[in-house]
Amino acid sequence: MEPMDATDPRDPIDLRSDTVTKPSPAMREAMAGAEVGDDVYGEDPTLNRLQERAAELVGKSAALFVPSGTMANQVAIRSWTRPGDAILVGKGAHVFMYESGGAAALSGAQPVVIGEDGLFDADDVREGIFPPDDHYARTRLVCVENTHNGSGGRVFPLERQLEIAAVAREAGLRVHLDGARLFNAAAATGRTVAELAAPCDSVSFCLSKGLGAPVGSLVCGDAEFVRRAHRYRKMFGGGMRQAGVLAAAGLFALEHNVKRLDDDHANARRFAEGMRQLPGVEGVREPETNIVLFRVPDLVGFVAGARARGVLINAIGPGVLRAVFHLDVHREDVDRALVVLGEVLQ
Ligand code: TLP
Repeated sequence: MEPMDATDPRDPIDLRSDTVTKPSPAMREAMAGAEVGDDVYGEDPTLNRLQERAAELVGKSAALFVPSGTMANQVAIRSWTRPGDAILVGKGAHVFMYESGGAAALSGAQPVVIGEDGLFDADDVREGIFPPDDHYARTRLVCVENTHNGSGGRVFPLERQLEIAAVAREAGLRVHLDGARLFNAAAATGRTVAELAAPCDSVSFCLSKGLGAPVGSLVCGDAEFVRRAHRYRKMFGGGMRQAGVLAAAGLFALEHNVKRLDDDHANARRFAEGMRQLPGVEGVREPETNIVLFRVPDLVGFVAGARARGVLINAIGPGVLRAVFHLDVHREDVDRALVVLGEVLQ
């Protein structure tokens, strides 16, 4: 049984990211008991099971386990492009902002930022595609992010994804979905991850965020795409050996930690509601999933004051703070965090 009690009041409340979750005792038990083999030989039965399960869940024919969401995105970009190609990305996209310039360094891809807020539409794609003239890079790929981290975990509407995919297909482009938090998008919309991934040629999702596994992401698509991704995973140093211990955590996460994402969304809404009442707090939008963005007058002082009182929060952009809700933050912690942050703002 998973322990359901609140965090020890002496533990810090860590709202920096949903990446900070620690494997539960039951997840650790599953990891310890995993049957393993050498995955570079394709012989890890637990990992093979995870890949099959992931492909089935997202409705693609194949899936590949990689150590991180960053590697999942980067092998996808490398698999769909050649050096000198252009890729269309939304404002604040993780693949553009937070992957150490990987698209340029590893794929020689030239990102073109489209749209205003990360949730771009079909017209933005149409306008972003370079003409087929040899002055221009060849536009090859559109990257969609769902949920969109930089704008506060917003859901990329499925209708838009469908329209984008239609424009992309007409222009001979592929669509990659950075679904690091795709299960949060599914929980928020009541749709399945397969429905949300259907318009896209490839999709990545992370086990190591809201799903609570310590390591791992999947990148999924058709068999030919995954064959190429497999090669680039090796090239990028992501070929692992007895990775079944990690895959066991992933399988456990998919079985036990998906339904509870609604709790994180409820906690995010509770936090947003509380923050709106505090003096000096601005820009609190109603959260769609597990992320709340806000502004305060003295960001540096606020972060330091909160940390000194046991609440950890990060900035994600100039003047913008981000609080992220996950399985190690209980409802009592939300209330305790609100009291502490209220004191810091006094
Ligand atoms: N995002 C991290 C930071 O890098 C910002 C976080 O704390 O949210 N896609 C999206 C949309 C992401 O938010 C992240 C992680 C990734 C990909 C990369 O995943 P990892 O950290 O596993 O490489």
